[in-house]
Parts: sequence; C-alpha cells; structure tokens
Amino acid sequence: MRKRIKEELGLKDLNSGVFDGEWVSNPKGKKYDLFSPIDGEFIGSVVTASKEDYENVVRKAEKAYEKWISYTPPKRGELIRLIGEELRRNKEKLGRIVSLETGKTVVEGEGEIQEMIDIADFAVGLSRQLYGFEMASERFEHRMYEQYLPLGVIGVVTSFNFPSSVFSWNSFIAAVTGDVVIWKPSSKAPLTAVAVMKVITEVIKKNNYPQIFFLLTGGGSEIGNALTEDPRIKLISFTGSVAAGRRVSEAVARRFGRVILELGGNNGSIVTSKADINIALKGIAFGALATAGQRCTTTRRLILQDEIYETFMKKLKEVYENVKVGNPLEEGVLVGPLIDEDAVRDFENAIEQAKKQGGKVTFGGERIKIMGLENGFYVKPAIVEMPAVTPITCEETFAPILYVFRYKTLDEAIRIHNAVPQGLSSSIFTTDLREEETFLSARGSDCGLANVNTATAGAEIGGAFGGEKDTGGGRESGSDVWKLYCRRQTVTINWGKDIPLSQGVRFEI
Ligand code: UN1
Repeated sequence: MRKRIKEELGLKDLNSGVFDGEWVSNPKGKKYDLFSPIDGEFIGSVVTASKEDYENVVRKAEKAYEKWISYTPPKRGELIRLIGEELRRNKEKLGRIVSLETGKTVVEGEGEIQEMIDIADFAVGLSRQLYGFEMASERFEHRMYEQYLPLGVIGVVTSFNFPSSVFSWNSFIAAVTGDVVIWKPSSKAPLTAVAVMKVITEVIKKNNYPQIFFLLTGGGSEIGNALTEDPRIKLISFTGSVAAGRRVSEAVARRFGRVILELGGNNGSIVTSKADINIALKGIAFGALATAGQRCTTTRRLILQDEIYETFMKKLKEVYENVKVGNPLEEGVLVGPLIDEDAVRDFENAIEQAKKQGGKVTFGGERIKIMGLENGFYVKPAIVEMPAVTPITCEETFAPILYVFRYKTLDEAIRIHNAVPQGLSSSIFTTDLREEETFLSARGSDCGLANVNTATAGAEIGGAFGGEKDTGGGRESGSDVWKLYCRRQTVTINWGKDIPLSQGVRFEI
C-alpha cells in the first residue's frame, strides 16, 4: 500500500503540508508519518507548519484577498466551475486517498469527492445569485438596499471524518462571495488535504487566477489556536468536538470575530408502529453503520414504539448480522475500520459505561481482528438496549454504537429524542401524517436537520447543514448560508435636491 498512495498522490518528492501560493519546500514544523487505519501500513508523511510559516501564509492570504476582490462574483464562479470539472476527472483517485487515509469504503470515499463536485456546481450558480433586498425608503427620492460584501481572509478547520467535503462546503461558497480561505485540516487526515489542494491549486495556476486557497497543516493547539486568536482571520468555520468548539467560540468572540460551529451530534431516529418497516430498517442500518459510525450525522439512538419493539429488533439484528465488516477497499464491505486506537478504546469504554448504566448489549460491541489486516482498527458494531436515557447515551462516541429505547406515546418518544445536549440531525419513520407533522412542529424535533422516512445521515448539499444546542448553531453548505461568509451593508442613497431626515426630524442650519 505504501507505494500505491505515494503514486496516487503524485507526491513522491513532496511532503510539504504548507501552501502559501506555492508549495513551501521546507516548512519548519514537525514531520508526521501517517498510517492507514485499514492495516496500519505507512501511507505517507507530511511536514507541518511552524509559527513562522503561519505568519507567512496569513500575509500571503491577505495579499491574495486584495486581488480576489477585483474579480466579479461570476468570474469567481467560473474558477469554481473549472475546479469542479477537475474534481470530476480526479474523483476516483481522490476518493481512494480518502479511503486509504480514513478507512471509508470505496463508494463513500468517492461520495466525499462527489459532495465537493455538488457544492462546486451549487457555488457556480450562486455566483450569479448573491441577492440583496431593496426596501422602501420613507424619504422622498431616496433608495435603500442591502448588499453583501466579502469578509476577507477566513479559516476553515476540518475534521478527519469528512476530510475534504467540509472544506469545500465552506471554501467554494466563501470564494464566490470574495473571501480567501486558509484551511487547517485534521492531523488525522492531512494527506487528503494535500492531495485535494494539489488538484485545486493546479487548476488555479493553469487558468491564471490568483491562489485563494491556502493550506496549513498542524495541530489544533498550534495552528488551530493561532487562527482562532488572530484578528486578521475574520471568520473561523470549525468542525470538531463540543469541548474544542467551546474554546474556539470563546476565543473568537473575545475579538468579535465570527464563527460557524459544527460540533457533536447524537442523532436519534423514532420508528413508530405506523412505519414502513423495510424503509425504517434500511434507514437505521445506513444511519448507524455508514462510515463505521464516524459521521456527525450517525444514528446513535433508536427510539422504538412498544408494539413493534420485539419484531423490529429481531429484523435489525438480522441486518446487522449480514453487514460485512472488513477491508473497505473490498467490494461488499459496508463497515470499515475506526480511525485509530483511541477510537477503539472510546468504543469499548462507552460500551462498559452503558452496561454499568443498565444497558444490555444484544449485538456486537467488541474489537475484532480481520485476517491479513491485524493492525487495523476494527470493531463489531454494537446494539445496546437501554432502560432509560442515561449519561453515556447523552454523549457522542464516534463509533458504531446504537442505543435503543422503548416508548409508548409519541410525546414520550419526542421527550427521549430531545433529552440529549446535542441537536444536529433527527428522523422519524412513519406513514402517519399526524405523527410526522408533530415531529416537524415546534413541539417536535429540536435539531437543525429533521428527516421523515430517511436516515439522520446522508444530507444533501442543497440545504443548510448544521445543528442546535451543543452542536453549536452553525450552518454550512447550501440554501442562503453564503450570507454567513459576508458582511451585510445597508445602503441609503439620496438622489434628490434636498436632504430630508428620517423620523421627521428637522435640523435647520
Ligand atoms: C459530518 O459528519 O461532519 O450528512 C458531515 C452527511 C454527510 C456529511 C456529514 N453529507 O452524513
């Protein structure tokens, strides 16, 4: 595998993790070796940014911003279109790098790149639709409207589980509004970031556009903190844990910067006795098992109605029994490894705690060894039946653990559903109009994403993606989220021959 990823990356002589408009040939940070979670094999190294590299990149990014704002939004969109085309050509290759580095299945690795292509298309259309409102002025021969101007240099901090698509959700949208982006990828998935940046920056160079995407690999405590505390970085879009997000939020608020926070999810699906059982089974299995339970949107809690509890659980366990765990590069495998040893330990600890809190593990729940991949991080997905909402079920464990709860009335189901601190995604499986409308009403799901008869995971790019409560309140990707990357300006123009004042105030001189 070692040779393969080096070849696929096209990075034989390049392991720089810093891009300042050019690949910095000798960054002054540390050299990290990366190992695939699939089999523990070495897949490449990356040299991270030092404080000095950081300063250099921020200065270059500020310079790039001065150039970038002289391009009209449709011209900026044209660049994103070219990038989208190149991503289409490189989908398979980049997808494979995602799989090797994060352990995603082949279709999910490619899906990650497809998500980048989709958001590129969206951003191209958007580049001609950055609409402001015009409002009626109370003053004669006056015109009022709102316009959206770019913020400047922004920072995008991404996590390992979506190592490139979340970058593009933020960056392609921000770029058409006129912003310039510094990307700090997760230390667990920097090779994907280097590979993606290599593709993107070559398109930019070939087409004589200014480089507007910059890369700083490095740890959260160095590079992450530097970005967070730097008033030159107008917005930080952060994806990561609740604890880290709280620190980012406080630090950025102190300097009146802006944040977009995409923190933990602890997503629940309610399956009622009126559900189409086949759809529900597929939705729950995909939600709970895809990406080995390492999505922010993973279904972590199943809330099942009393009447169907036993029959549904029996079928669900049959589905789990048939799901193949193993080498994600092999066809037919649906669940690959966890990202690292710590993740396996978190999985085991959570199961232990759930047991202490009255849970019964009725499927899986232990580490497994896959023949030939002994150094990979594989677990058997767990189903844990809980007597009630307990502290461990209020936590997000980034692993395939599905806690199951029993309920009698929909009100009770919604109470259980909303009892956790996180508020990212949710779903209900039912064919009953009243049940689904209740779930979607003000007394229903308290999450940023609410789904009916489909999984908590697998959102499309066209909607605003994000969540409430401890998830941090941020929104990324589609809809009118582009406004978050802009400063809003209210404009008043007097084109008359007098200067009337608002509220009828007179000021005669
Ligand atoms: C994340 O887990 O951080 O909705 C993002 C989904 C994906 C994105 C997840 N489209 O599952």
